[in-house]
Amino acid sequence: MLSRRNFLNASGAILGASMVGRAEAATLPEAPIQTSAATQPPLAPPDGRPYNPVVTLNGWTLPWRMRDGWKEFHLIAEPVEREIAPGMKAHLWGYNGQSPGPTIECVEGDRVRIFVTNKLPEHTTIHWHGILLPSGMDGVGGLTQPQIPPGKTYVYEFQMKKSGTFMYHPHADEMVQMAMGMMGFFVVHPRDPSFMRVDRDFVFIINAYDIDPGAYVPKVATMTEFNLWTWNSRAFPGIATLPVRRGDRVRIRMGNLTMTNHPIHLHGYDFTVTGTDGGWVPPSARWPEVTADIPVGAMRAIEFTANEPGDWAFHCHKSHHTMNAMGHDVPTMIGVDHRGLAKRIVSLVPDYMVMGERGMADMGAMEMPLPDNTLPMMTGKGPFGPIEMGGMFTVVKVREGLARNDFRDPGWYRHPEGTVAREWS
Ligand SMILES: [Cu+2]
Repeated sequence: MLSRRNFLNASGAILGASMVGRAEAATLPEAPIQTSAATQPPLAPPDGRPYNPVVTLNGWTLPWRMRDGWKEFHLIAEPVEREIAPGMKAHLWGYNGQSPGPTIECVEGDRVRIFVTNKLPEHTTIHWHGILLPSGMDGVGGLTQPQIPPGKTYVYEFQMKKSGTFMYHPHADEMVQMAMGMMGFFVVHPRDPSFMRVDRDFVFIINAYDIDPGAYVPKVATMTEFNLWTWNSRAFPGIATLPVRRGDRVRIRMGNLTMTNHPIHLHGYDFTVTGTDGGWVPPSARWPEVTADIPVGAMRAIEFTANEPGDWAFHCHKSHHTMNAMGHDVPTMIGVDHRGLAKRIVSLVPDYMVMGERGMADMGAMEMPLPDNTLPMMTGKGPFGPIEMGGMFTVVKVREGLARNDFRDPGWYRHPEGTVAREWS
């Protein structure tokens, strides 16, 4: 991780004492940046009240400094480059080097001070979705504060009244700034670490983009016809897997900042919804599910005990959301015998391909010519062949004996003898 202040100090050391002095005198806390899209290890709290940190899929947690009893964070709103999956990068707007921005973690009762520096070409604000705070800290440009002009730093201060799972995003030119990827998670841990305790606590934001094949910048006026369905601005096979130790109590917190609902389905388990962005769900009000529908502008936290080892698919149940760009404009050809026609077309277009008349599974294996910076419509290879997925798909990998803090992908599951579906003979 790079730190702008450390960088300044480093160059200051070369340039002389005056530079160091100026950096030391700065009242702003350092603003670390992250350039990698890899899942970073959970950030164990170095000070303040103890808690069990979350793991942000393909993301990271923002470090802070303690100052006079305040937890101080520094967010920088800025253009960023994000790898959506290997083979495709997007030019987005985000915070501290990435989209989504870093997860902010603190504890119920904490007083937080968040500095927001605007390095975008237009004004912005930050709204703290779901957090109970003074009206003037709510971040609605024009309504509760002036917009933050480019080049300026504003400061937000509030005390965390309750624990829970919240989000942050601009409330300024919102259609554009959210379509460009400006959003992040805000987790407030309970003051009592034994309350709602889990062993593994994952978070990600459900987001979506409309990026033409070959292009880098999202189309910001798109209302519903998005073509890249992402978790934390990553599409399968770019979404990290969720490694879990057998027997762990697992929580997955998912916030939906797209323009449609997402029924998120987990294989192999039933689970309960234990929290929304409104708070924790009392045990008497929970019921079992295998799919949690996440409404627009909402968060759902699901929990289960991982007692069944295996590779368990975890995905949005809208099948078009487990597909990448290119998959949304193709005609249905099932049952159409267009071989005769194809022969005539090939005389005009030599590399014309007949496809789709038996379904589209062939495309999972086919190496189609694609424009640069474009993901295949369905892709990914598993131990038994092509997985034929894209978009909002990953795998929960439950294994015996993983170390407590080990979040590395453990590879494919080795099925016990005689437990895999097989050809009848
Ligand atoms: Cu979906």
